Amino acid sequence: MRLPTRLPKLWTLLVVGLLACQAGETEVADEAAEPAAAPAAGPVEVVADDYSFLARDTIPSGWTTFRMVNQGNEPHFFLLNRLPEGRTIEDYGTDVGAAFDSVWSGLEGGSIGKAEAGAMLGRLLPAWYADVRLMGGVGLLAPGRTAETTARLEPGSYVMECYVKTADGRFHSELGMVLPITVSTEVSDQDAPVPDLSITLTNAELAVEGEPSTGEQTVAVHFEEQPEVGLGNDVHLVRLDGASVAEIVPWMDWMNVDGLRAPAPAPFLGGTQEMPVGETAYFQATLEPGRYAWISETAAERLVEEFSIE
Ligand SMILES: [Cu+2]
Repeated sequence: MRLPTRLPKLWTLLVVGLLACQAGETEVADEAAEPAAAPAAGPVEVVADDYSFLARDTIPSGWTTFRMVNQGNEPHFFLLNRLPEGRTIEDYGTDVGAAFDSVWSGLEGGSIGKAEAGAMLGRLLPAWYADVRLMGGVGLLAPGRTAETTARLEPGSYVMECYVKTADGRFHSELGMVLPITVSTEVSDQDAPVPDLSITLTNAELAVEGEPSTGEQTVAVHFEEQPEVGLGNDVHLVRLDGASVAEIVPWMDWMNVDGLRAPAPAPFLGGTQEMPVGETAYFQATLEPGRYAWISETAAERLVEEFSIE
């Protein structure tokens, strides 16, 4: 069973999520009087702020590009969680909430360690939680920056979330960065982008094919393998300004006391969040001369590649 350690404090998100849901339903009802609209051209715009997401509540299925602008003063990302058939955001509150509540209290208070946290989640979570699918999203992104990612989505109910922490250690998700999104049966007219580079993720390595160069690069990310438990393999692009990979890697682990706590040790430039094995996601990166690294959140397993642009 895959341990969903990517969803800290989801129970506390429920109240916000439910409110957002209700607001979304109201908007849908208002729009019902209008003729069915064709899928909007161009990317799905996402505005991330301290601490909220703004995006359309319904988006097409098929290949979909998201463009996120970080208007806040802290790093943000978004991860798309697809809910299992028949499960609602309310189920998180009743079935999953208590499990995360117990585990995170233990971690915060220091009464349990990371190893115990995983085992504890495994014991406490309902079986259906293994069917939540993590379906990509924009990687960590520094304040003031914009990033794009493209993924192929099935129709269904999704939750968009960011679980970066504030300087005083509160999850952005807890403070409002959670948004229900419906992926409709209406299919986008988009195709998969043509990549300049490709990255293949296994549990052993982050393998880059192609040579990064200056300017805008489209990167394909092939999810060839994912761990059985815990965090999934993904790709974040970071510029190595004033911090080393050795400092950045532990910062990226939310289970560390200082992990994912704003500010980031170096500027993150986006990337793509994890997807199931066999899927491919894409992201755009604009590179200028400097030192960079592609890093997975599971970098403890050495999924890191440094590179330089002359
Ligand atoms: Cu955030």
